[in-house]
Amino acid sequence: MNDVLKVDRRDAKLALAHIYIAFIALALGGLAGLLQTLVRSGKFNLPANISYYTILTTHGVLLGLVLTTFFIIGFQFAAVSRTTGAFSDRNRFWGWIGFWLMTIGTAVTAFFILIGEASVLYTFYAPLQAHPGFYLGLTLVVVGSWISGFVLFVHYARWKKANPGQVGPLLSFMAVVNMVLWLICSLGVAATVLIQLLPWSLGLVDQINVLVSRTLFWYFGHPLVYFWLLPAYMVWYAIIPKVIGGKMFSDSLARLSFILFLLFSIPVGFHHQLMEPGIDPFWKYVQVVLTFMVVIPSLMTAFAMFATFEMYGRSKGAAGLFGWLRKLPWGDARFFAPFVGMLFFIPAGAGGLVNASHQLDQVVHNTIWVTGHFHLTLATTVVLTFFGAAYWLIPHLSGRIMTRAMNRLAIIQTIVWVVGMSFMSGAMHFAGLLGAPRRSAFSTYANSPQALEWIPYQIAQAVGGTILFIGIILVLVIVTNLAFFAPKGETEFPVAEVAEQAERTPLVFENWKLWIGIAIILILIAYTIPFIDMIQNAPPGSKGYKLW
Ligand code: HAS
Ligand code: CU
Repeated sequence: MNDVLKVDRRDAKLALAHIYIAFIALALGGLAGLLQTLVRSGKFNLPANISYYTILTTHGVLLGLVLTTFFIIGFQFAAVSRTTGAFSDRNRFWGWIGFWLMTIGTAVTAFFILIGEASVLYTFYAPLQAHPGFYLGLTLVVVGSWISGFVLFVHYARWKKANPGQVGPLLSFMAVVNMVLWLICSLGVAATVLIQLLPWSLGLVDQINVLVSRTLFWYFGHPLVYFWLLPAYMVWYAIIPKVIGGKMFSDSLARLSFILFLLFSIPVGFHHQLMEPGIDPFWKYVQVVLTFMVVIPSLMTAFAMFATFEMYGRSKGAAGLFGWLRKLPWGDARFFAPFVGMLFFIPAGAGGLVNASHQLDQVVHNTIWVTGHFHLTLATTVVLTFFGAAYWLIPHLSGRIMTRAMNRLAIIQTIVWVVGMSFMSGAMHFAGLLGAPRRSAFSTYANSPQALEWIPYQIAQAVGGTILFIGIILVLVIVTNLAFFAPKGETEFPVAEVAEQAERTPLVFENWKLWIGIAIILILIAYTIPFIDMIQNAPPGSKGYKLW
C-alpha cells in the first residue's frame, strides 16, 4: 500500500489549529470544573453573583463539546493525511472554512454563556432556554464540523478511485465511519435547535413540545458519546500495537466493530429517557435491547486489545496467564496513558450497563452517579487516550521531539489523573447511590437532612477536582512544550501493521449503501412510532404541527 509516512506540512497546520483550540478549551473548562467541585463541597461561594449553572454550563460545553470536537477533527485530519496522503489545496481550503466556522461558533457560544445568558447546561434542552446567540453559535460549530466531514469523505473517495479494488487504509476508514455517525446523529440536534429552540428563544412561538426536543436531543446525545469514543478506539486498534512494537490482532475485527457502532449507536437514545413519561415502555424496551447490542463492539475491542498485548508479550518470551503484562513498555507515556484509559473503561462500561438497565436506572438517574459514569468514560478513558495521542501527534505535527523529561512528566500526569479521578468519580458514584442529585447547586439542597450524608463525599470530590486541576496544568505544560519549545526533530506517527496470521480484510466493510441503509432502517424502527405518539398526544395548548 502506498503508505505516506509523514503528515503533509500544510495539513499539519490545519490539524494543529484544531488541537490548539482543544487545549485552550481544556484550560478554561478545567478551571470551571475546579470551581464547581469547590462550590459543591459547601465550603466556597462563587464571587460576584456568578451562578453555579453558568460555571457548570461553561465546564460541560468547553470540555464535553469543544475539547472533544476540535481534538477529534484535528486528529482525524492528521490520521487521514498520514494514511491516504495529503489533501488537495481545495479540500484543505474547505477544512480551514470548517475550522473557522467552528471557532467563531465556539466564541459566540462561549460569550453568551459567560455573560450568564445561556446557563442551560451542555445538554441545553427545554424547558431551559438560552439567548438565541447561544443556539446560533452552536449551529455554526455543527455546520463547520459537517464541512470537515465532507472534506474527509471527498478525500477518501478520491483514494478509493485511484486504488480500485483495494481496502482503504484502516485509520482513514475509521475516521470516515466516525464522521458518517456524526453526520447522521447531528441532524437530530440541528432539527431541535433550528425548528424548536431557536424560534422559541426568538419569541416567534411561545411554547414547544418539550418531549420532542428531548427526544431529538438524545437521538443525537448518545451517538455523540461514541463520536468521542471511536477516535480513542482508533488509537487503541491502529496505533498502540505499533507503539508497543507489536502487530494488530485483526484488521477485519476492527472494521466490523466500527460498522457495528455505526449501526447500533443511534437508535438507543431512549436509554437517557427511561424515567420520562410520555414514551411507551415497549419502545424503551426495544431501545434498551439495542443498547445492549452496542455493547458488543466494545467487548470485541476488549478482546482485540488483550489479544494484541498477549501476542506481543509472548513474542518476547512471556509465559503464564498474565506474564505478557510485564513485557509492556510501562515507561512510555504514549502507551501508558491510553492503557490506563482502557483499564478504567472496565468499571466505566460496567456502570454504563447499570444505567442501561431500566430498573437499576431508577436508582441512579439524575443522581451524581451519572456524572461519575461519564467522568470515567469520557474524562478518563477517552481523555487519557487523547493525551497519550497528543504526546506523539503534536511533536509529529510541529516538527519536534518529546524529551525524556517530558515523557516522565507525562507518566506523572497520568498517575495524577488516576488519583484525582478515583477520588472524584469514586465519590460521585457513592454519593449518587445515596441519592445526591446532579445538575444542582449546593444551596438548593444544603438544608435537606440527607445533605449531611452527602457532604463527606462532596468534600472528596473537591479533593479529587483539585488534584485533577493539577493534572490539567501538567498536561498543558507538556502540550505547550511539544508545540513550541521542545527540541526540533522528527517524531514518528505510529501506524500498526496487521499480524501475519490475520485473515485478509474483505471489501464488504466499504459497502456504505448497505451499512448506512441498515442504520437508517434501525433508526426508523426505533423512533417512528414513539415519535408519532409524542406529536399526536402532545399536551393541550400545542399548536401547529404540535412541535410547538
Ligand atoms: Fe454512558 C449516561 C449507558 C458508554 C458517556 N454516558 C451518560 C452520559 C454521558 C455518557 C456523558 O443506559 C450522561 C449524559 C447526561 O448528561 O445525561 N454508556 C452506557 C452504556 C455504555 C456507555 C451501556 N457513556 C459511554 C461512553 C461515554 C459515555 C463510552 C463517553 C465517552 N450512559 C448510559 C446510560 C446513561 C448514560 C443508560 C443514562 C443514565 C441516566 O440515567 O441518565 C457502553 O457503551 C459501555 C460499554 C463498555 C464496556 C467496557 C469494555 C472494556 C474495554 C477495555 C478493555 C481493557 C483492556 C485493558 C484491554 C462493556 C474495551 C486490560 C488490562 C488489564 C490488565 C486488565
Ligand atoms: Cu447513552
